[in-house]
Amino acid sequence: MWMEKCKDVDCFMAGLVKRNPGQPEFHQAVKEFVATVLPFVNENPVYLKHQILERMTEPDRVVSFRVTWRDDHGNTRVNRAWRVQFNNSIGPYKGGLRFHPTVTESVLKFLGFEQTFKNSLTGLPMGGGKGGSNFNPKGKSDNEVMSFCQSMMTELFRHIGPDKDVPAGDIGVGAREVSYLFGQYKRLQNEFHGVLTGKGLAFGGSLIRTEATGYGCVYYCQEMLNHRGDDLKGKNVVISGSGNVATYAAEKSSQLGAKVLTLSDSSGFIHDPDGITPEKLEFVKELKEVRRGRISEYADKFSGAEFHAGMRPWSVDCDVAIPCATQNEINLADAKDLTKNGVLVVCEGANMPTELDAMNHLMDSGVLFGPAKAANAGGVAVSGLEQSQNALRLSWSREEVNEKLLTIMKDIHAKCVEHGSNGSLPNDNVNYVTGANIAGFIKVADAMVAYGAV
Ligand code: NDP
Ligand code: 2IT
Repeated sequence: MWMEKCKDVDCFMAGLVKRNPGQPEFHQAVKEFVATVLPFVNENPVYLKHQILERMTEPDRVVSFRVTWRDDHGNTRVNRAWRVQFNNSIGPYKGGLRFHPTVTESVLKFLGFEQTFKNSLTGLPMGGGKGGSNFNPKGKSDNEVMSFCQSMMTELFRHIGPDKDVPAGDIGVGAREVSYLFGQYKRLQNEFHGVLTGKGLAFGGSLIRTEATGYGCVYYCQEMLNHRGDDLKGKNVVISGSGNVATYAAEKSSQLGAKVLTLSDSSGFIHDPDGITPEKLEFVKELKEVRRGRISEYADKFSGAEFHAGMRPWSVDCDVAIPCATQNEINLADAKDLTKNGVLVVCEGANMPTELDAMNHLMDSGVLFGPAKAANAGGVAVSGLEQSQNALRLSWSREEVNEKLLTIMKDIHAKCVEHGSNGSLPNDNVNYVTGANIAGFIKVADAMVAYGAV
């Protein structure tokens, strides 16, 4: 007889919290996962016997290091950076780098943990990892960002590689940062290969990678609606954020016939009752990607639009809400505003944007809820396709990559339906949270069982 294991969530979480003190974001991500997967594990003693949940919630390793760099005034500056290599059971570690002052080990552990199951859902051979730094790129010159990226890569390069760990972008890390990081890697390693994704098209990047997370999220949302005999056409969509994911979620929503009403940044949100059209989005892209300005400028530019300082957009009447900024940006009060206004779908573009009680409120109220692991997997999926193209030394066309992205998002939706149709929710809704967690879990767990005690 094997050792007795925790068979309920409270028992499991008590141990996890004790082993990982002061890491609330990591606790939150694990709790949501274990609440849905533990009953499944209890029905499959092989996973209990092999301590799969205990092993899966402990990262393979966490590398933490100092990054010293020079600002434009000649001052020496110091930041902390990490790479969390969470789980490489089904492929090399894969996941983004985040540069934001709120980055901590807890935030990167929650992101690396979720990434493991998201990557599994894509069907591609990618393990889970995440990294980043508390460096704040806001207000820094290109030269300062380059200095930081080169210094960061001078340590990071020894921990990564195309068959080991393949970073990419996330909050605060876009085309500019990936380029500086790749340039320094190439120089240190004297090798040119797909060690990072989200690269420029001139040096191994994939078409559609820039658009992939936002487009994929909207494809997933469309699938959820189609499954209920509905679609996005004519729907009012509220989006938070105005970065990479938000911009392309807005573009695809609009292309599919929806009206996008809002975008936001950390200063507030803009509401455009006439709709944020693809033409208006060109202004947003230039504002955010080139000038690195604030979204409030949108309201100065387009008449009829209003800026609401210091607020989030969830009280605006809508059919579909797509949070695309950051974690915990929808709390219970926001969720109640959404349901009061009759929201039909909440589809997570950001990672863990919805607090646990808010998520439960939405699902219990009959709202279709698309969890991040499934809904925002399009970005990393196209990163996986970028790795494939790099390995093959060729480039696929825009149409080919977009078609593959759409197929992957449909497959992920189908897996969630397969494992989440348990009749537990009102309107006979699919429990996409349970579906995504169990479908993502099985592939990783089966690989771990096959490897034995490693
Ligand atoms: P960007 O840096 O391009 O944009 C982030 C946006 O969110 C900005 O508008 C930013 O506003 C806002 N934001 C960030 N932090 C906060 C905060 N603490 N409070 C309020 N607003 C905030 O990042 P991405 O678009 O790439 O990422 C957005 C989300 O999507 C993240 O959760 C990320 O993990 C997730 N994601 C990204 C993927 C990708 O491929 N890029 C893939 C899958 C998920 P401001 O400029 O004022 O800071
Ligand atoms: O959260 C995510 O999936 C990402 N930031 C993208 C990761 C990647 O490797 O493309």
